[in-house]
Amino acid sequence: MSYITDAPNTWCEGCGNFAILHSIRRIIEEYEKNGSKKDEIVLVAGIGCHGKIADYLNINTVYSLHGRAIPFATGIKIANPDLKVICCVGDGDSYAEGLEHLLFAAKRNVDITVIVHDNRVYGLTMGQYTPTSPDSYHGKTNPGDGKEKPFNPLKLLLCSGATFLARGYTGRMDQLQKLIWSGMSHKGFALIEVLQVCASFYDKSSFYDRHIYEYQGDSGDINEAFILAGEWDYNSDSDIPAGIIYEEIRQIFEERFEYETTDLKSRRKAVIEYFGL
Ligand SMILES: Cc1ncc(C[n+]2csc(CCOP(=O)(O)OP(=O)(O)O)c2C)c(N)n1
Ligand code: SF4
Ligand SMILES: [Mg+2]
Repeated sequence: MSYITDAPNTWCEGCGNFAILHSIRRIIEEYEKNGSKKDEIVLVAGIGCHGKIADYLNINTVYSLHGRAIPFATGIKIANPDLKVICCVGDGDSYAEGLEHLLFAAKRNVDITVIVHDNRVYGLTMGQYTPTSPDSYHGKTNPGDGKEKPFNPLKLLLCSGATFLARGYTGRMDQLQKLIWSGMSHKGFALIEVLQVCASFYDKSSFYDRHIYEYQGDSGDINEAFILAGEWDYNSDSDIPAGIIYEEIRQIFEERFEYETTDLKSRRKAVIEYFGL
């Protein structure tokens, strides 16, 4: 059984998306070796270079809309809580276009795993700046001097109530695989922010190789998490911690609906009433 489809791969040579694809592929292989079935996993992709992972992984995948992978994933998880739902989203996709969905999923503690392919540019549309591009970045939509500073997505997510936060790097695949697996094992909203090399528009590999260090510490302390998350502001040349930044156990969103898990009709009714639809 091949976990990679035979769809022609159109990612550029040296693209960090390959490391994310193969980290997830290895996890699914392990998952099946341990007696689980890959059909229990659904991957929801955003729109962008990252989204093509939906074509390349031979599992159940859904292409959503730009910035809307999170509501798709939330709906899938509520409709069938037995599924493991992974979202592969871009930085433009989730930190710009769909930011409100991301923050509300964290706030609600929806039991999904979000992998952000943060190449710090809009890759597919050829290099426009995103919320994590530094002010020195010149793309097609900001050709002059940079006037906007990036925001720090990890701090934003900590403020929003995320119960699992980690940072990985496509240049360190072994650690990345462990972080994604830890996120998938977490019960609640998990986000892995992956610093991903874009070989064509923003190749920061030599900077990341020099500055990223592996962090292993007390990930249950929110104050410590804010300090760690703030160590690098996405703009400066400081060192960058990679590892689990924060983890907390809190009731998940799905458990707030009082329904029989086998009764799809009453579950849908409860969700529709909750959202006032
Ligand atoms: C609603 C909507 N707005 C804009 C677009 C155009 N669009 C497609 S991909 C993309 C940028 C994707 O950037 P990112 O999410 O960072 O993904 P990457 O290509 O870098 O992996 C944009 C703006 C679209 N498809 N739909
Ligand atoms: S443009 Fe960048 S992100 Fe997109 S496939 Fe090429 S290297 Fe990868
Ligand atoms: Mg991007």
